Amino acid sequence: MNNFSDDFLWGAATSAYQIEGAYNLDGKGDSIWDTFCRTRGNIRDNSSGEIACDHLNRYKEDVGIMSDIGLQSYRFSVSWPRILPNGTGAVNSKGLDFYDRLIDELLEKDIKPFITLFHWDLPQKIQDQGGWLNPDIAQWFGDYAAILSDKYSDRVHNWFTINEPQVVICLGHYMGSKAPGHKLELKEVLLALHNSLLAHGQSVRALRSNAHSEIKIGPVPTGHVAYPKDESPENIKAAYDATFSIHKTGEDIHDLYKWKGMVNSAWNFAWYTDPIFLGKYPEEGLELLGSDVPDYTDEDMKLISEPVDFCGINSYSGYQVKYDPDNRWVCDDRPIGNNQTAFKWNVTPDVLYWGPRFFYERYKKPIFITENGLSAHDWVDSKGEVHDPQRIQFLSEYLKHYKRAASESIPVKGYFLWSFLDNFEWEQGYEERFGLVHVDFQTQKRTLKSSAKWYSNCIKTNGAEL
Ligand code: IFM
Repeated sequence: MNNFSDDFLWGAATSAYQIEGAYNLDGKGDSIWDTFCRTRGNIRDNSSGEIACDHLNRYKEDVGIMSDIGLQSYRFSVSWPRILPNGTGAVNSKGLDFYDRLIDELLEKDIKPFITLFHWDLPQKIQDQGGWLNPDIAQWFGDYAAILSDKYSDRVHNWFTINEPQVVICLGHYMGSKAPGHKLELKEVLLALHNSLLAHGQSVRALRSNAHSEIKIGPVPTGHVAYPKDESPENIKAAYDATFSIHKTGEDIHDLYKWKGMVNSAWNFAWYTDPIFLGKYPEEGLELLGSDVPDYTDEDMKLISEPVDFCGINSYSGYQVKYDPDNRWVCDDRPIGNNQTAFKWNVTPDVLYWGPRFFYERYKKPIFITENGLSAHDWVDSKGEVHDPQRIQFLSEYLKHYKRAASESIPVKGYFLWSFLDNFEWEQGYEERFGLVHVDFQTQKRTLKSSAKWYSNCIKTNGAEL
């Protein structure tokens, strides 16, 4: 097989806070991002998602554009405080109705909806009770998942739980750069992380037990995939080990990503995904983190490892490693002047082959790339067109590597490009454009970029033409 399988799904992704706007419409409660954006200085351009892409009012137009591009699937998140303004208790039926309409519109256009339960917009009322540090959050998250499953699972058959728990926990609670902007001690960070795993497990149970059709569920981790310097067995093993390793100082990664002081234990794959897929925290992490690891029971692990059907991977960038006799692996130096996106993220297309390969080897589950893409300097020219050759080149290169994974019988099931629209890029405000579709944030006018046209053709040929 030298192509993607016939049932491979081509799609794009977004998240509620980044596109919906309508931050207080029809009874929606505040999320921690509403609160975080109100503090001047937290967001680069002092903006917020209050209006964003006004998608809540323009969803029909947006689904029409998706259909014109030829998207076969669309991954969006539901805003927890739109459904439960207080995080728990009374349900806001108008909030539920919005997603009902969106789902129907997608199905009408033959686009498969994939729901993400949570993409960072925690209800402020939950944060007020401790947020991810409160052990009750698992039950609250399960209750929220049950409502969504009951309402939408007759039509939505694919679900993701928590988008990028690494970002929620590490950047939100350790680095403090994202809402709620906390800088906690490692012990508390690991507790928040454990609670997020319990919440994941509780939501898997709740989704299934309230489902009205057969549904499939998976987590959405993110991180930096290591890829080998060359394909010698020892370098491949070094890359696999690095991808799933947990190390305290991570000097090489610090140098590579300039995240000095970051403890890799809060930013890695295995500490989040081994418990889900293998039912245990990795030994290496347990040894390293010692008494900072929260107490947990066998019951916790049983809940966390509630069986799931696939694994999502949000993958943008990685790093090259080679075998090292003393440390198992060592990062190669990043070449000076290497390829980077507008956001200064390293362009490393190999991750779309090695990520799926390593994840499949370790967890034996089908894979979706749930996010991949780049921010570029895109603007509307005097003819009203947006030309983004870098995006086309980036997608073409990454997808060639993903196709290699498909051709080696790794069960890759779909690709969700990040993102469908230019949108609110968290603490970067509107200064990073990731969309296939340009949004003029003054007028809300949508303009297809050249990459959208390129992607249409890619979809039409099922990835034969990249
Ligand atoms: O915009 C984000 C998204 O919300 C989560 N993954 C990374 C994207 C780009 O930073």
